[in-house]
Amino acid sequence: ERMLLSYEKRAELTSNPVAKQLFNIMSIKKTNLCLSVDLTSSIKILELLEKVGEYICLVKTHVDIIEDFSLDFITRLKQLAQRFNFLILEDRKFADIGNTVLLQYQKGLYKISEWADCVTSHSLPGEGILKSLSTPCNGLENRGVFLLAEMSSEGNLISPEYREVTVNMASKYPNIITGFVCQNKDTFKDPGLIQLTPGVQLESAKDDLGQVYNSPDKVILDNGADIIVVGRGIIAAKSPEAQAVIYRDTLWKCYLKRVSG
Ligand code: 5FU
Repeated sequence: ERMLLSYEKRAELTSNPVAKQLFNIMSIKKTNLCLSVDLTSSIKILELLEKVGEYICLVKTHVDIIEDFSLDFITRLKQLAQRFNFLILEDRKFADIGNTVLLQYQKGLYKISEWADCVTSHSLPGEGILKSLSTPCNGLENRGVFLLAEMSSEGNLISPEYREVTVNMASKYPNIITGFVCQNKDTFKDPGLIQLTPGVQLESAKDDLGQVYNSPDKVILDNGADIIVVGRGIIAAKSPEAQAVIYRDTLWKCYLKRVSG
């Protein structure tokens, strides 16, 4: 059962290089916290990461909300990722035909494929989307995809059947699948894949626009989360740095409890 295996052991069971890197970073840094830096100023994002970089294994971006985006921002972001040893996930949620997704991934202002270690994608359009995301881009090999098998928001339209065919679709592309964005432990079994779970906060149970929050205990011990995405729980706190430490400690304790049986 993947729930009981350590991240260290699971690193050896991966097919995707980004999954391997993430399991290793988590073991070494002792953190399973992914910070969702949903800020619209690149300066603010960089300032925040200076402070919390050491507490996270992954940073999740929505690059299209940044108002002063530049390639210099990307250079600095990558420097921070190197310095603090975390990876970068662009939460683009691709959802179009393969050809368009390939253009959105490689071209435009953001050139996501050149800097994001991994991206998120919907399975809705069919497996062409995974074919396009596995197109080798300019010798860049260590790339991964988190496929959305479930969402955290109230009333979302994903059914159990959709979830199941999504996981089956992913099994045909083991080289690029890092894991699933999902909420439940029975979504998939493969211990070499990562369960990325958003919708986690210590303070509130929901927001005003449909987001649903669970506690660290619930998502890790009951629901099988491996990497936990926290956004406003940290970035909207009075001291994001102090709050990041609290989340890091709380989430890691839950993981230790889980693997100790
Ligand atoms: F796929 C998903 C999902 O099901 N729920 C989410 O909340 C992605 N997210 C993202 O995680 C969302 O786009 C935000 O960037 C982040 C959660 O932020 P919060 O501030 O912790 O609610």
